[in-house]
Amino acid sequence: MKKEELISEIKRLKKEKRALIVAHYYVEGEVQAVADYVGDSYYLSKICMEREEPIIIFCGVKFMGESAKILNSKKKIIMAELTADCPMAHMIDIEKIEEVRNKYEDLAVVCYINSTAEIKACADVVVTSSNACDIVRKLPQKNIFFIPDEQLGRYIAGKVPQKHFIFHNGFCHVHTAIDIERLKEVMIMHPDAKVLAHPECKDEITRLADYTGSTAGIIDYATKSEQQEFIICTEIGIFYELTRRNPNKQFYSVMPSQLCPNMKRVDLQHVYEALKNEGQGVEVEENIARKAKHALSMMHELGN
Ligand code: CIZ
Ligand code: SF4
Repeated sequence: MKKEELISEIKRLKKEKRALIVAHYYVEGEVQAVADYVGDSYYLSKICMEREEPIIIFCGVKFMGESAKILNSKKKIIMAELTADCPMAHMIDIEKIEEVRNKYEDLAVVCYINSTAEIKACADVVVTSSNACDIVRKLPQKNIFFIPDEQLGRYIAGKVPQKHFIFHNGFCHVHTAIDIERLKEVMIMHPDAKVLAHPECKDEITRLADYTGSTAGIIDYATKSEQQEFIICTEIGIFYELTRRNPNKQFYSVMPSQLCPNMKRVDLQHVYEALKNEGQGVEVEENIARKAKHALSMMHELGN
């Protein structure tokens, strides 16, 4: 099918089946363009709870679809592309969490949303990069075991010095590959540009940045800013929304590797097939879902 045909079929099927399409900022622009809602994982998990549609097509990676399913057990959540997964989500295991729990009293296990349902089930609270600082500040516990992303953990620790942090060594290969020397070169090429970075980047990058925050935070900053040029240190899927909202501003990437191969697996053909065939929905084992739901609901409670 030609692209135009695919797009009109997606629109037709969506209406016919009363389905909702949600997409993360990191998927291809043409996929974001057919979605009803585009956002970060916190926003999308909220949308999935608020909307009535019984079928949701999720354009993103597995942990996002799992979170949506856990919060909406009655709805059918279908991943547009089943194999799209985030390596960081698998960088910690349950044994490690138990080891730290046994070692510290007065401990909260704070789990970045980029993790599997099994791991969320062992956590006290889930966070995203848009609400992590606020939530950690509100926790009664003194000790915080932040999993799985070390960079985000260290970034939050800098903002919430009253807590004692224990870090894990998880990382995002896309964000940590953004190179400081290359960033400095791009800054010289565009001396008026503001540097906007995601906290999954190395701290040498976030230290240089004018603003560090989630994808939603980066888009908001660039949109409200008087500045005309920005150097963007996160996945390049975000350029679609940045330029859609700010057609007259200039956005520069740092390097060609700012591309998440898993997010980029989702294409229009996959969205069409997911809608047409309503393939297997996301399933999370009941016991895991119940515990993970508690940690996700804590996020919604404390994040508001
Ligand atoms: O929380 C998300 O959606 C991710 C993975 C990135 C971000 O900062 O929005
Ligand atoms: Fe995972 Fe990094 Fe891809 Fe986000 S950009 S889904 S953290 S690998």
